[in-house]
Amino acid sequence: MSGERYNPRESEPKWQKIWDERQSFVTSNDDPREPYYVLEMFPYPSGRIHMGHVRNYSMGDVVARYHRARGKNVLHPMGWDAFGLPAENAAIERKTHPGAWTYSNIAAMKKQLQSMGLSIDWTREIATCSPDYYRHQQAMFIDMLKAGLVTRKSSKVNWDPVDMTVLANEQVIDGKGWRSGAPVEQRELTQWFFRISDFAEDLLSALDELKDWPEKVRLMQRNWIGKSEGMRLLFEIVPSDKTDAGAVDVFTTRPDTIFGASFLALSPDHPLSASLAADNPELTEFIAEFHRQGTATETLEKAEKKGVFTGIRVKHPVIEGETLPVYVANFVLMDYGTGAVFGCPAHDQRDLDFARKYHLPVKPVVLPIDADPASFTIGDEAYVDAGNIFNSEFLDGLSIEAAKKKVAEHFGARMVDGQVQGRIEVNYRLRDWGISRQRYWGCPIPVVHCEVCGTIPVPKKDLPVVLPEDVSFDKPGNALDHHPSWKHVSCPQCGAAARRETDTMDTFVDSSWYFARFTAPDAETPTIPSIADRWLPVDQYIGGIEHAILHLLYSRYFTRAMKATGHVGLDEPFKGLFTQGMVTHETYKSEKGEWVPPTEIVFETDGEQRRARHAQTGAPISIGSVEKMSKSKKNVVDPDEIVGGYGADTARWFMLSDSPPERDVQWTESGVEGASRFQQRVWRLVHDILEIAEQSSKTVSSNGADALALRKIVHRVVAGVGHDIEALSFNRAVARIYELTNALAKAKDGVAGAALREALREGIEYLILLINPMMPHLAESCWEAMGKTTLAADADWPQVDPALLVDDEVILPIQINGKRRGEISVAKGTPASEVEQLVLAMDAVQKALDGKSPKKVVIVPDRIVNLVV
Ligand code: ANZ
Ligand code: ZN
Repeated sequence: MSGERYNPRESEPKWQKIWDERQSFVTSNDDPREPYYVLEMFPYPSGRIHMGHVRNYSMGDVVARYHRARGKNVLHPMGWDAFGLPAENAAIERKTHPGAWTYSNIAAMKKQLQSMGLSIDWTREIATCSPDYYRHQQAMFIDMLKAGLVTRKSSKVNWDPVDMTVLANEQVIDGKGWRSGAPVEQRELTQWFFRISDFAEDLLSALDELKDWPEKVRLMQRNWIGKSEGMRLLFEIVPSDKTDAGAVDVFTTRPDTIFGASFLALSPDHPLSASLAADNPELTEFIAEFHRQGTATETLEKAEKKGVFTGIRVKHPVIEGETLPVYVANFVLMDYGTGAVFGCPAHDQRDLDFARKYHLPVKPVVLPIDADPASFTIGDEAYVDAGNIFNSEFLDGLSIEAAKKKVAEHFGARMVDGQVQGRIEVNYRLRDWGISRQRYWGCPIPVVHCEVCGTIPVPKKDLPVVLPEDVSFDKPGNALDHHPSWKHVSCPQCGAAARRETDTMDTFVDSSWYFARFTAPDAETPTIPSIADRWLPVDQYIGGIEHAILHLLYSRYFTRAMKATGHVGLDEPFKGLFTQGMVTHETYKSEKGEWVPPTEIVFETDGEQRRARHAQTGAPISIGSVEKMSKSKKNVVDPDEIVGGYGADTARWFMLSDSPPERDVQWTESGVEGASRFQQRVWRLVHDILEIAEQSSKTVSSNGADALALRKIVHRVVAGVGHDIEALSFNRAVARIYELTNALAKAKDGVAGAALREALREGIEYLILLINPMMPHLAESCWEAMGKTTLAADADWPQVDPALLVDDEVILPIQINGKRRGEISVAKGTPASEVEQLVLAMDAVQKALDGKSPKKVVIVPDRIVNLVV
């Protein structure tokens, strides 16, 4: 056999160069074969790839290479989600331009990705920060503005009063600005919005059709859209000198609990709250205090439930003569429902907390099945489950659903303040998508504000609106706004002096259509609809669960908006979605409690016990829990080191082999070493078998049963691996390949006849093609060793012979003079005469016969062979 070890450090760059020279992975839009689009979520160019990327792109590459081998025209592109805050922070810290920082990161990461040997069509590479990309985004923004999909309205933002800047929710930490540490305030700002809430019902119901998405992601999207079927209900205000308003309009999903109502609560932003605060200092202060905290939903949800009595009361809508106090409360949001609620403390936890604090009545009206109405009371926990209505006059005894219907009928027939008192209404939690960011490093929103004409879109012929290069980050806030000249323009309509919009778009806009741009990355228009429609939807999208909600929802919306403006002809961008698990690693701590990176540690084992020491100082290190790789815990492994040491194929193989792709995978040194050993094993096996296959037949031709048995394994594995890859069960595919390798290794040691040699040759050829999607460099080297002049990357997926999948073999025991001497496997129903021939040709039988002929041969077909000597 060849004594040479496989050297990935030599072979990997060699094949990468050849693929590149031959443009092996460049995809043509004119290729008539069936299209297949596989996409991994494109990376943010932070500077270096991490193991999560390695896992993500390894999976995508297996899918891409597999479908190529199946004869499809595969689109597998890559790009950069290149706008965003980190570049501005880097610019501040390092005094570089955000663009320079971003592009040098892209160059570094591209090199890393190329060293992984991914089958990517790099001619389609896009960076969202390039004017060649964002000019089309600006054009679509204008189309969408004209189509009424975009709106401008006032909305609350987090305002850092020290840095004088708007903060994203993630930049508000415990109610304080992340840089300044100053308490964040709420401010009203006029901003741009995509009207995604108009699409709420469509985005919700279409989830049912996304059968190739994980159920968990669909559920997260459903919850985010948050459909509530409820009722709008008017409460008549008891006349007083405090207000002229006639009624308060509330939204409720539980009108069945109306007899349990004990108060009304208004949002601090409700117009009535503001008017009532005019002569109520306590209320004024409460509202001001509310505005001093951030807008992050999390902040609002965590806050203690508080409120102030307004001084007005409303009539209880179903209990004659009773009235309810009206509060302003911090847990009522203005942008949901009507910004006003009725509180039923017995059956809503927030209402109960509030009622206990302000000593309001708690009257249960839903009785749990089997509970005793005389003794049922509410303690610290609201009762929110099923039951029947009680304490509720005309609703008594009804189920919750029946009571809701009855209440709707009841209020539908009454009038308050000149309107129908109650109407069925559906609400969605999904809010319009605010895309304005007061940031430099983003796609400029292409409009101009003119005092005379108002807000005017930039004419398309003037696109792109390009970010200025000469920009300074010395002052906090939006560098675009601070730029001395950029925003001063003349109005495209009347020519008067006007002001450019200085807000840029949320980077989620950039990632909401890149998958469409990849289909025609050089087009003069955002897309070429006929081409986009041919490729889209993406057949298989792969990425992290952290994007399960926003990115995917925005992309689904944006695709609809692109359809409405004629840029694509479909609604759903991603047919198949797969969310991969994370890459984890053990954590290590020094005696001082500091995190220590794995590279600084040596291990020793004594018995079962594994111990760690610091490689340099010898100090003991404690081995901690297995956690997601993160810089903060220092438990990261650098892909460059793995690729530079073991090679890309080893890293890819390990990522795919160890656990189901949707679960976390633990990166271990022993695991990587195992993958590396397997690589050498395949290399040796291929050479051993080639050597055997080249020998001319020394022995008599074998009977073929061993060859048939091997071929059956080979074909079964080929079919299984294909099936597993299509199901994205990469670890199972790997397990089957191990099985095949073992079978080939075993078969090669017993080679006799030409048939088995031929089967072995077929076996390794197929083995190489099976490992090709996972270890493409090794596959090319083995392919070359087999004397092939083509590339494994261009080879077809092995053809399965269906006849070999039928499990039609029987194993017949062979008895000689009543003693079992061996067995033979033959096809079911092989006639006795044929079995006799096969058996008599066997080495073991020949030996036992010792040159003589058997006196008697008794064969029971499919059962047993008896020889009497
Ligand atoms: C009375 C009631 C009684 C309610 C009860 C619940 C339980 P979902 O299902 O999430 O839509 N609500 C309505 N508008 C609100 C707002 N702007 N801010 C905060 N809370 C609001 O929730 C709807 C329920 O949340 C509504 O039903 C309302 O309280 C409250 F036993 O009305 B309910
Ligand atoms: Zn004008």
